[in-house]
Amino acid sequence: MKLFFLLSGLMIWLCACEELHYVTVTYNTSENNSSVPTLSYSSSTGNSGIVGIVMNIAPSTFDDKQSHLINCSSSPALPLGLSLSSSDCSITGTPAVISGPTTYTITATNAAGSSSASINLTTSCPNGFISVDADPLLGVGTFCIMKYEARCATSLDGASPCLLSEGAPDDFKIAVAIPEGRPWSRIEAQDAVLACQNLNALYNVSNKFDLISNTEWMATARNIELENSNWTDDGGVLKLNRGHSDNSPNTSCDSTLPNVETNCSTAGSDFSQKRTHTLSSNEVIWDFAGNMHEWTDWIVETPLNVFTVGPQNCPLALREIQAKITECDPDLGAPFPSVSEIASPLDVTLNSSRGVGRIFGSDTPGGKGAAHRGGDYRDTVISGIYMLSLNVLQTTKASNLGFRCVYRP
Ligand SMILES: [Ca+2]
Ligand SMILES: [Ca+2]
Repeated sequence: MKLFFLLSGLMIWLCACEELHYVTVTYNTSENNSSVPTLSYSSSTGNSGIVGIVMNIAPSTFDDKQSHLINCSSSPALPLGLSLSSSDCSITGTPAVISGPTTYTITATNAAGSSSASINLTTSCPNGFISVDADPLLGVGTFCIMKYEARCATSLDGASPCLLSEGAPDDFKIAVAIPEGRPWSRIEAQDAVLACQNLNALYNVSNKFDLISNTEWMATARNIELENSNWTDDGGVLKLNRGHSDNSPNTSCDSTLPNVETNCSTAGSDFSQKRTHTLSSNEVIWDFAGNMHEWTDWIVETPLNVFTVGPQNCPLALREIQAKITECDPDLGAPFPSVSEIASPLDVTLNSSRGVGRIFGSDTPGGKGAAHRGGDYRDTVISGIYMLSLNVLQTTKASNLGFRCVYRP
């Protein structure tokens, strides 16, 4: 930690860990300095918080000069969920919103006058997660999604990869969102759920981390669909990229350089193979289409092998999404909440020639019991942000089938 003192205004720069925080303390010189409160904050108590998780920041210096505070206030207002103690200007609470780095001026007032201190606060998604805006049509609030397909590591910071980045989670296999290494593979659906839910204990929260739901998949896909920057004009036809899906190389890849199949043998050569999409939050998500198939929570436990929600009649076939939806369930109002909302783009004219992927039905009536989405490295035109396969058992383990977690603040 380095400290630099600037005499004018007593500006203290604190460099801790990965982020630079600063605290500026000013005193209201129009009042009697000997009796107005003194107040300052340092980053040592943590200026970065995670939405949905308790924050507690006490001032590093506080003295009410034996004249109890009349008021402690912030300008601008603190992020929703955080509040100021009227006795010592501590900042406490559970942030309910994601808020970028913002400097707040905290003013403490006692009978003699007031003094102010600045503090820079950030509330964000957990490390490696990025925010997806709420989708009222789908009934989804703002949530956080892994920026990358889940990797397996032995600690939350992802510093050490698992010796074997596949199979069921255990105490030494933690799901992390990092660009390095191959995605976690050969994991069955319920173990993917477990790998995501295991993050709750590591963050000391309850029921916030989970495998992505199909509805959250749809909210993310539609968010991508609505972002103009994700589309390219191909001879007058707008197309979405469908990720690493050309079977070249015949494996999943890591994610360390944009559009390059780092650690694989070839570089992405055309727009269709671009691996990133941009969300309305301006965050970039990797491999949402292509690279690895990804489990969703669309898993049926009882009775086995029969979907109780979703497509009820999707015989084995690879079809354009709209054709398949009509075939799966001619009654588009049923069963939940409507088939189009669980599978299809907002623009219902989109098809695989436009890069959104296709639906792969099941050789078992009602599906085999689980669903994965997005397509994989060898799916070619099948791959895309809306690609859906129903032809998997929840116990399926495959080298091309991974997962992605979400965090619901
Ligand atoms: Ca490729
Ligand atoms: Ca993927």
